Amino acid sequence: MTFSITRRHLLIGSAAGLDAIGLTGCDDIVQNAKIQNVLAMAEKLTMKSQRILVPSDKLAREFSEADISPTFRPNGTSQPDSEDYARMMATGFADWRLKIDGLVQHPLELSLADLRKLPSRTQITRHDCVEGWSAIGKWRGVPLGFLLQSAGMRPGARYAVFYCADELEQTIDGSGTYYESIDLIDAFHPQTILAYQLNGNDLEVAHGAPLRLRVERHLGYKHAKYLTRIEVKDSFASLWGGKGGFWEDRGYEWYAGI
Ligand SMILES: Nc1nc2c(c(=O)[nH]1)N[C@H]1C(S)=C(S)[C@@H](COP(=O)(O)O)O[C@H]1N2
Ligand SMILES: [Mo]
Repeated sequence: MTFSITRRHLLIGSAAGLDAIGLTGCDDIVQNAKIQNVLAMAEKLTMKSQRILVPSDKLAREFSEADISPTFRPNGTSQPDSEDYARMMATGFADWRLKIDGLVQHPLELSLADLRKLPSRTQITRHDCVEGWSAIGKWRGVPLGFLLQSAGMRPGARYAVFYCADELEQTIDGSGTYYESIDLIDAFHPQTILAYQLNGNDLEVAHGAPLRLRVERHLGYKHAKYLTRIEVKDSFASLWGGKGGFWEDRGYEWYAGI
């Protein structure tokens, strides 16, 4: 009960906030952000959550400008090797689009320019990789919750699945496609953003250009780079190895909470 009320206030609050800041250039998206959808989804979250409710909105620690690491090491793929990606890189990702589909009422297709016009959040956080290194960086991007709220959840929505443009070497079932998934509680967490900037600059290719996930309460491998599509699903069991992510299919935990 407590959770339900908190969640509703949070989501309604953010929808009202959109009007208040008088957004232009994304009216179609804003008009889709119907409070009814948000309430329906809040119910869903309340019913379906497997979590202990209280800590679900807890923020990851944020740091100051002075704490930013002088270098932020790239890891995993440093440049997807497909021809498609090379072509998009050559044109500054002008042709790149992010698709948001699946169990949504209004599928979205957004360019980088579209995303840059939307509300953004900037956060200085520490990235922790299981390989034993950390780095503090300043990320800027669009809150994922804003986009999902605009798309509107359909009944059964439980997970956001992130599709990436790269393949890593370790193949399973003949595929090395990178992908990830999080539940809707993490998807609507205020620090979960789709980042297009690191330390004030456009995201470099090594860090996931043009857009990567930041899901700050989780380990590094959850932060999918090179995003192409987000699919809202009721289950991820049918995808690749069935464990919800590239590294999860190779034995890592799906819930990689720090
Ligand atoms: N698409 C994609 N996303 C990815 C990876 C990858 O290889 N491909 N590596 C993951 C791992 S293990 C880490 S630690 C971080 C590294 O992010 P960085 O390259 O910006 O440091 O990205 C994560 N997201
Ligand atoms: Mo990592």
